[in-house]
Amino acid sequence: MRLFSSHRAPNPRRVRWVMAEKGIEDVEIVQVDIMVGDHKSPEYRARVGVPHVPALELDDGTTISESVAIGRYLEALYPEPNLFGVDAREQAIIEMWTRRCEFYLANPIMLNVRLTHPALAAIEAHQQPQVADYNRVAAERFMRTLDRHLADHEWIAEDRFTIADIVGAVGLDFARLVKYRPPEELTHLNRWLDACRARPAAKAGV
Ligand SMILES: N[C@@H](CCC(=O)N[C@@H](CS)C(=O)NCC(=O)O)C(=O)O
Repeated sequence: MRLFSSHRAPNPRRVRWVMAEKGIEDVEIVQVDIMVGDHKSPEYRARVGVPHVPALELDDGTTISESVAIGRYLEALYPEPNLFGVDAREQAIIEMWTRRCEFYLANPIMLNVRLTHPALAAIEAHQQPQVADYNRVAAERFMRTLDRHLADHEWIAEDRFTIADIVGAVGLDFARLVKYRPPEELTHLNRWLDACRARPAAKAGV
């Protein structure tokens, strides 16, 4: 299998983090430079169908994009440690939190960074500070929700680390590009984020 990935991009990082948690080493990483438009080449589009990273190419030539779908596929091949839920209840709870983290945290942060960071003007033609700020405010609204939840939960979705934590932490880490840190008063959120960053997978530089 080959993973089409990009160094600093957050969505491929989710997949590399899943691989690191599971100790998956037999996936070749192919670097795609999205800053120069490698992902928009006719070859890449023909292979993946969309100009996005990550994408996982299987040995039979099938290509899967969408980071969470790729993670779910890898979980089926490498079940341990479980990141997506062991039964119907867990799977639903973990998916609920993963989607919340994606829609209300990672996506608004991603838009905030893309719409403000000077280097990202290369891939974001219409940078708009006002829209960026709207998205920061939206992300902070959900940060406060998460902070309340994490007051009595160690991890986001279950009593162990899951894909929901990966999506949330990768989203917040991406904000470091614009030197953003979650508000200090969100102590539970910051405690959880530090715990995510302290995991061996994260420290190994996924
Ligand atoms: N929902 C997709 C998002 C994929 C995506 O937007 N990837 C970004 C990098 S993090 C990308 O390829 N951007 C290229 C561009 O916008 O031109 C996923 O989770 O994989």
